Amino acid sequence: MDNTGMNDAGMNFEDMELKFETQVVHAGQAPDETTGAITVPIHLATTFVQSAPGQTRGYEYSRTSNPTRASLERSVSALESARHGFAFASGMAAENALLNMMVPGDHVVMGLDAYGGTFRLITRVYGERGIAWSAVDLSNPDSLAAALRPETRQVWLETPTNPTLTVVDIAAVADAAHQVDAIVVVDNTFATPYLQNPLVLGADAVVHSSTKYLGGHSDVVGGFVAVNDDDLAERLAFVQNAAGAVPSPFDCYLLLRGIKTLTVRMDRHCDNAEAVAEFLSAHPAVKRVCYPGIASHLNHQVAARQMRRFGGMVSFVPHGGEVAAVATVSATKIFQLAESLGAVESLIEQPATMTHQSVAESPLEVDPGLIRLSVGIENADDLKADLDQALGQATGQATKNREHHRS
Ligand code: P1T
Repeated sequence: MDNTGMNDAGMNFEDMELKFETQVVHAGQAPDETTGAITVPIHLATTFVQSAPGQTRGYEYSRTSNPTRASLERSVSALESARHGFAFASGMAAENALLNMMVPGDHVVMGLDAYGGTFRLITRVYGERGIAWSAVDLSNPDSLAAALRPETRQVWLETPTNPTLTVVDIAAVADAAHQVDAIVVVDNTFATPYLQNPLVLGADAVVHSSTKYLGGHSDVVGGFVAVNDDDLAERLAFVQNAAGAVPSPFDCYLLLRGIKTLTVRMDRHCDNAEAVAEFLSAHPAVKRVCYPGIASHLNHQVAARQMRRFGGMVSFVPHGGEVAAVATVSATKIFQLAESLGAVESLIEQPATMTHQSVAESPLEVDPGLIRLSVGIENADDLKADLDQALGQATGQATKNREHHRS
């Protein structure tokens, strides 16, 4: 591993084609060469001794590169089938490293649905410095074609999107963007590399808020960028070191620990989300459910083609609009009312007033009646019962089952 994040899987399995479930446990996480420790050591050292100026054993200063961070970078790069990977102190810092490559006069295209912080970074930080932006429906090829310009440098997409869970065809966007030599950046936070590999589908860069499913336990904030192109990697290595938004070795350790259980957690998240989405779809108090796994979802076919499963996020709109939504999110007992997502415990929130406040009165504005669920790994029947009692309190409409329990 050099400080361009070159991917070396760090294992003695060169002659084996490892399946994803094996990679999450082992890639980048080989036993420590000096001690045989089975888990990656937390290297707290800020600096590394040199035998003569410039004569290092691979590391010189921990902002530039650190052995625990290098393990994390090898791990996530392997999972994303990427040649290079860079860990950052947050998802926003990771996004910033890519957007930082643009200069005034450049143009960026983003989707009509995205994390509020991404919209804020593109429009308020970069937009106000002379970088033009357009927000369009990326699931519609005509809208994308109309938005692309000769000066478009980057096309940013989330799929599934935050918070309406729209699915975008990554390969189709990559084909169109490459015609004007723009790079395609896919925020893979919701899907994780277990469910979807954007680089394999033609994207140029993958970003993660590793705060979410990669960490998985609501105890670490982090970000990641994975790429294949050597020039892009060199530029990212430069920004990572020069701007210095790197994660601590302890944060890297927590992420490495979380990644080992990524597949078992994701399978349970998906099982529970499917059960919750089906339950809500049949619920009398619910007007609309957004989950890519439902056959009636607008982009279900694309999701079935490009994803292994449909993820752990479910959004829905109850009858009764914003008032009912606020009452519902305030009445759940297992689903905790909080921002963030992707951890073992179930969370519920109202995006319009919480995670997506910064898109108010913009083309990305979110329906205040929309509720977003991050479905955890608890028992699915308990989760359904919790939503049922909350919807019952909020709207006066519970399922027949619940009426039955009451009588
Ligand atoms: O919070 P941070 O690690 O900086 O990541 C930002 C980010 C980037 N991309 C997506 C798709 C995200 O969802 C996020 C953060 N999102 C939340 C905190 C949230 O509750 O939606």
